[in-house]
Amino acid sequence: MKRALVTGITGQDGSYLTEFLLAKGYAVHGIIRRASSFNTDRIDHLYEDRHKEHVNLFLHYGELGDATSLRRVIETTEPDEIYHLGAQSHVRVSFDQPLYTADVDASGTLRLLEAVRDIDGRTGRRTKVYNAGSSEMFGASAPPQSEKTLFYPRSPYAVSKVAAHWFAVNYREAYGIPVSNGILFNHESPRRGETFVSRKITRAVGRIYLGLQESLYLGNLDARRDWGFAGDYVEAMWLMLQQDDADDFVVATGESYTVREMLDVAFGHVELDWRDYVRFDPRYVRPTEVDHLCGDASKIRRTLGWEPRVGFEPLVRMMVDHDVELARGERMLTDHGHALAQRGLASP
Ligand code: NAP
Ligand code: G4F
Repeated sequence: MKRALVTGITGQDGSYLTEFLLAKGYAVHGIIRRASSFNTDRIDHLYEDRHKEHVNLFLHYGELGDATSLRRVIETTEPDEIYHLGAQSHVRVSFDQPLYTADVDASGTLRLLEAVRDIDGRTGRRTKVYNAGSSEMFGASAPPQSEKTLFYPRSPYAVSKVAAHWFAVNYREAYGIPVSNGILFNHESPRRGETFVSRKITRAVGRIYLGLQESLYLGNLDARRDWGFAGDYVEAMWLMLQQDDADDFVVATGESYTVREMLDVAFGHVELDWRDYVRFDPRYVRPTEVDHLCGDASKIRRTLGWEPRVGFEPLVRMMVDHDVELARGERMLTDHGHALAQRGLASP
């Protein structure tokens, strides 16, 4: 049985990747952060009581800022493959917390690679590593962007990801660590964090449709992104680590749409006109924006046979359907609360 270690297992991609690896028969170890409230919602459906027999998912406390915890988890779990997904992944937030973002996203990757370098050097193991790079690294470079396109990062997040990318390349060349960089364009799902624009929009559509919200505040509607489905993209990560030789790959659909076009599809799916609800809030505008990302994924299509399965419109409709159901649940609770309050039964 192969063993995988996943940093960022509680995130959107971590949850889809864990499902994918468990279905392939892997034992999956994940690093989670200690938090004062539960942060494992996205993987709770996969987690079983570890006292039972045949448990294949194991969680370990750790933190990308804490090199000791990373080393300890790698030493005790002896993974064949490490999927390094953990990051402060929000571009807008990286302008507010640039040092923290650089520490987690750039130095955190270096801490992980250092641990692999030492442990593999001592034990003779050859641990394969996937590093979660981003199309944000291309920033101001014109589309279509491929593995050959110049990096021109436009945020502390993107600069940190560029540093992580080059740390990975350097550790591959200097120490022979088989680390592959995925350069993934935006990928979304019903599990997407609620402050990223796609999910912010589809959550709002559900709540507006069910009468729970009146308006939606957004920033720049003209930015174009190449949006795919996260479930498709985790397969690309796995394919990269099944090769004998590590390499770098762009993962994208090759089509791009504006935020405005996403609003058309999302609100249109429930027959609403977004212009009646969307308002501008300058707080969501970034000091430096990335105007247009559209990937050329011909290398991974040709060499690893990877193809995206879910297109833009079905993706947005899938997310709206999910979020309408979520809002229906909220609506029921609200109505039930009102009914109890009217009967004087609600708790203070
Ligand atoms: P996400 O939903 O924001 O998940 C990030 C994960 O990293 C969470 O599990 C989070 O833990 C963990 N994390 C954050 N800070 C950490 C720290 N200091 N120590 C340990 N773990 C930490 O991100 P995602 O969308 O799944 O993306 C996965 C990776 O791909 C990230 O590296 C992201 O930058 C990159 N990426 C994403 C996209 C995309 O469109 N989704 C595109 C290109 C690249 P908590 O749950 O405790 O917060
Ligand atoms: O959904 P976003 O926050 O994603 P962004 O910045 O493209 O970053 C995501 O994709 C990257 C891959 O290219 C990942 F590396 C990164 O970790 C993350 O997953 O914003 C998309 C666009 C931006 O142009 C933004 O300015 O939407 C625009 N936007 C307009 N109004 C907004 C909003 N973005 C957010 N988050 N919130 C708004 O209200």
